[in-house]
Amino acid sequence: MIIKSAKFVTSAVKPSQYPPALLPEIAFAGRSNVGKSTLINAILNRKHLVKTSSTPGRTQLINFFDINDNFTFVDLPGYGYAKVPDNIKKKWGPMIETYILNRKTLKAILVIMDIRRIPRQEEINLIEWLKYIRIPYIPILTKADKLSKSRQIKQKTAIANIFYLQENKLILFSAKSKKGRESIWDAIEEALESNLNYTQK
Ligand SMILES: Nc1nc2c(ncn2[C@@H]2O[C@H](COP(=O)(O)OP(=O)(O)OP(=O)(O)O)[C@@H](O)[C@H]2O)c(=O)[nH]1
Ligand SMILES: [Mg+2]
Repeated sequence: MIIKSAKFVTSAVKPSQYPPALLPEIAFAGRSNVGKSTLINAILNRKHLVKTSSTPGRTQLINFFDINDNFTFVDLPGYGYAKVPDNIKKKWGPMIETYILNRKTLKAILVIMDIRRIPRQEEINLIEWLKYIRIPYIPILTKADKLSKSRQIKQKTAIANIFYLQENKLILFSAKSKKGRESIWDAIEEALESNLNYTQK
């Protein structure tokens, strides 16, 4: 994919604030601090388009980005970080669920996980729910640079088993080395080209 333009469009918390649903959309979901915003910048070859932070809970709104005037990337707030106050946490789940259930142009969700961690119930629930509502998902194991090659392979096998996935369905990624960037784009392009109305909305 050649990135000719990548522009912030708007932030939203509820459907009335979403931009018009005109272009196919790809969303990025995952636990807080897992590296969602960093991954978006890395695959777009932009350093600062999306704000990133070493403090979990940086992205608290649904952020829309226009890519090439052709499709939209959506950075979702991270879920499941223990230190986020309960009143904020309670808003996040419904905010993300409402987006996923209502966005007619949503083509796929990249579910970003930390390669070093065995997925918890939250990730398992998210993927089970996406399967149930028939939204295509692309599982990514990020921060691969934090593990040796042999540990990467072990974790990939362990995580694939948890989700009953074939290992080749899990994409390993590192924002540092950009390993996995091409595989991510292949998966995104496939999702963007699909004409199927998976969500039957
Ligand atoms: N070594 C390494 N660090 C990474 C990688 N991806 C992200 N990070 C670091 O992880 C931290 C969190 O990254 P973010 O992209 O802000 O995470 P996020 O998932 O958007 O977090 P929230 O917006 O809080 O949900 C930052 O300090 C990043 O530099 C990676 O592939 N390798
Ligand atoms: Mg973020």
